[in-house]
Amino acid sequence: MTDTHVSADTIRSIFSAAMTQMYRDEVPRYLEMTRIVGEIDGEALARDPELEARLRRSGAFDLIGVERHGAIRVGRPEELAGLRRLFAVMGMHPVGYYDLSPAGVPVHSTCFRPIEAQSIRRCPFRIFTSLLRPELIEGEDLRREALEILSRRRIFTPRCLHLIEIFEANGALGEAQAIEFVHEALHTFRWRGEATVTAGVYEAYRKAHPLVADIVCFHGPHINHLTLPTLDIDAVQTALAERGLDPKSIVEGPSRRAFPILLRQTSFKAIAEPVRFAGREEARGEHRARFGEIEQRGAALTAKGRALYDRLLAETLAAAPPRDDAIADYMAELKRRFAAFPDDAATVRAQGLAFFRYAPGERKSAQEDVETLLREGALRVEPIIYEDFLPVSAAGIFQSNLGEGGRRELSASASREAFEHALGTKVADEMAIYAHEEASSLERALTTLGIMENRSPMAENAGR
Ligand code: OOG
Ligand code: NI
Repeated sequence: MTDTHVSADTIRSIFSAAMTQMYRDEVPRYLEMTRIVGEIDGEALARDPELEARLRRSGAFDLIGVERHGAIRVGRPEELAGLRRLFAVMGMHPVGYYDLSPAGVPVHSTCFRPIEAQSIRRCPFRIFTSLLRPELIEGEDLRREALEILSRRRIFTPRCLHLIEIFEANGALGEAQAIEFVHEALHTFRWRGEATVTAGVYEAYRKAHPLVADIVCFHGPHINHLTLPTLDIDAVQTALAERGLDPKSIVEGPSRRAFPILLRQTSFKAIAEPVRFAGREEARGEHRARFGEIEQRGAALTAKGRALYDRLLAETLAAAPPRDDAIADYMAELKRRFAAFPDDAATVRAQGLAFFRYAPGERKSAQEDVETLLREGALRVEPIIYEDFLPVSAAGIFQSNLGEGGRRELSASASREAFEHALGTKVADEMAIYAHEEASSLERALTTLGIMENRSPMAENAGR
C-alpha cells in the first residue's frame, strides 16, 4: 500500500463531521437547534469568566459544539454483527447492555464508543445501537412477516464491506481508503424517504409499535438523532420552546446541581417526514422518527452512587409522575429527593459515589498518603465524565419521540446473552472501564511524584 495509514480516531472524526453535515441537510430543524445551542454556550462563557479556563484545563473547551452521539436501530442479528465490524474501523466498541423492554420498547441496545480517555478527547462521537427483538412483536403474522421483510434488505454497500475486510486484514486503512470508507458507510445511515413496504403494511406495524415500523419498513438504520453537548441545558430547554422547536416537556436525568452527575438531556420532538410507500399506487404519507437532542454530562457514578441515583429517581417517579399537566410538580419533587445526593466533589468522593481521575498537583510534598497529598496540593483530582447512557432515560427518549402509542407493557426479561450472540462478542462493562481509569490515573500520578506505592489502587476501589 502506498497510502499512509490513518488512525481510527481520525476516521471517527471524519465520520462524525460527515454525519453531522448529512443530518443538518436532512433535518433542517437540527441545524436550527445547533445555532440556538451555540448562542447559549456563548452566553454561558460570557457570564462566567472562569468557565473557559476550567474547560480548557479538562480538554472540554475544544469539544464545545461537537456532536457527542447519534442513535440507530437495526432489525436482524447479522446487521448488528456487521455494525460491530464497521464501527471497529473507527475505534468504536460495544460498551454496556441496555434492556429497553421494561419501558415497553421491543429492543435491546449497546453503545459503540471510543474507550480510552485520550480517544474520547480527540473525538467523543458514539452511536447508541438498538436491535429489534422480534419475539416481542405482538401477533404471529406480523412477527413472521417482519423477519421476511428484513431478510430481503442489505444495509451495507459492497464497497463498504470490502473496505472493512481490508481494515481487518491490515489493521488500518490508508488515507484514500478512509475517506472512501466514510463515504460508503454514510449510505447505511442515510434517510431515503422511501418505505420498502406498502402503506397498509406500514400502518399495521405502526399500530403494533411505532418503533417496530421505524425498524422494519425502511431500507436500513437511518440515523434517528444526533446529540449536541451544551454548557446550560436548562437555558436550551427554555429557548427551544420560545423559538417554537417543540421540545419535550422535561429535561431528563437528575436536576440541576453544583456537582453534575451522569447526564441530563432533552430534545425537540420527532418531526414528520414525507414517505413514499411501495406498491403500484405509489402512496405517500409521513413518518415521525427523527429528532435532535442536547445533553450535559457529569461525573460517572460508582455502583454505590448509581444505586442511590436509581433509588432517588424511582422515588421521584412514584411520588410525582412526569405527566404533561404536572411537570412543575415533577421537577420540584426531583429537586427535593436529590437533595439526598451529596452535591460537592469532596463528599461525593469521600462516600465513594463517583469515579475520579488523579494527576500530580503544583505543590511538592514529603508525604505519601493520598488524602494528605490532596490536601497539600501535591495531587489533584477531577471527576471522570460519564460517557454512557441511562436505561431509564433512553426509554424516556424512545417514548416521547414516538408520539402516542409508544408505550406498551412488555413482559420480557433481559436477554443479554442473545444480544451478545448476535453481536458476535461480549459488550464491555462500563463500570470496569471507569474503575480502571481511576486506578491507573492514581498509579501514574503517584509514580510521577516518585512515591513507590505497594498497595494496589485497584484493590482500594474493589467493591464500589
Ligand atoms: C435511542 C435512544 C437512546 C439516549 O440519548 O438515551 C439515546 C433511540 O431512540 O434509538 O440515544
Ligand atoms: Ni440520544
